Amino acid sequence: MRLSLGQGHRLCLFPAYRSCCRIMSQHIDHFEFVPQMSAIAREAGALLMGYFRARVKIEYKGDADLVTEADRSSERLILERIQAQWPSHDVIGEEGARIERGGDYRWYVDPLDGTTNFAHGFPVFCVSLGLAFQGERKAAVVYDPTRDELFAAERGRGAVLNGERIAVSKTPKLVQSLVGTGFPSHKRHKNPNIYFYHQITLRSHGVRRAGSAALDLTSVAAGRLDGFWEFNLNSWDTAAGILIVEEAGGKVTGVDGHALAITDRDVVATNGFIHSEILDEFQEIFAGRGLEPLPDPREYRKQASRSSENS
Ligand code: 2AM
Ligand code: CA
Repeated sequence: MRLSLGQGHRLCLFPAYRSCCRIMSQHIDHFEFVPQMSAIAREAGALLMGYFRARVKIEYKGDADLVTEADRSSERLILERIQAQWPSHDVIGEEGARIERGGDYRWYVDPLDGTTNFAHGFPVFCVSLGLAFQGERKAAVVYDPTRDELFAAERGRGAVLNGERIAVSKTPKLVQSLVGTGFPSHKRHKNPNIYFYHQITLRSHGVRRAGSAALDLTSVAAGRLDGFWEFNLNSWDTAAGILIVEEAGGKVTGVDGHALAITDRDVVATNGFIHSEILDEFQEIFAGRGLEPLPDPREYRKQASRSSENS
């Protein structure tokens, strides 16, 4: 039971709940858009979980396969809610939603980030809602319905996970860092990331590739990863996650260190401490310098068979 003392202050009548109420009041009540955005993301997440639990077999052909249906009905729901609550706002969604009025506010909607995971029953996917004002990221929500984790942020007001403030890690060096990256599901032969994956694997504690750029970014924000990079992402993949990282104290730039416009496609997000080290590595890789050769699988095979003969 709580007594409201006005915006940002609530008194909890049960002592055991006092500290939790204080956290909630400090970090939730002062948000302007996040409460309504969170409700929409949770509703869309519940809808996705219904499809996910049904585990209908994946169909790769035809428009009405499970993934397409889940993607589209999530986007439809989100679009309806946005239009009902903010009828003057513009919207761009991964599944084709477009409302263009030339207004100040624009939503970037990914109704299901991690579609390939979702289709295979691998529980790493989310709903991502980013809101920009005059081209600047303003508010963000990323909801992971498999863990019931809701990440949120507003510019200048901090970042939270399920209502509690989050902060990036303090890992000082790349060599001590766990970092994430991703590969697109289409046109992979045009993506150079395998070189970066190899090099950074050799120079860090490890590289994870979970399959949802929005969740990778929230992992950086929550200090679960020390950094993340990916090439050729879309604005709906990154609009929310980038703001959440920044508001959690992290740094996000392009691969050569420039500030990211909302439409920029190549993203490096870190805890700030390892940022310049990663960017320096990237410059070396782009220049083709210091590339460690990939181990020759034929040599490995020969060595493996020699050592099994000796054992
Ligand atoms: P999706 O699951 O919504 O398609 C994979 O690390 C990330 O890249 C995911 O966020 C995924 O979003 C996105 N992605 C998938 N295919 C892509 C493509 N062809 N181009 C760019 N991004 C892609
Ligand atoms: Ca996506």
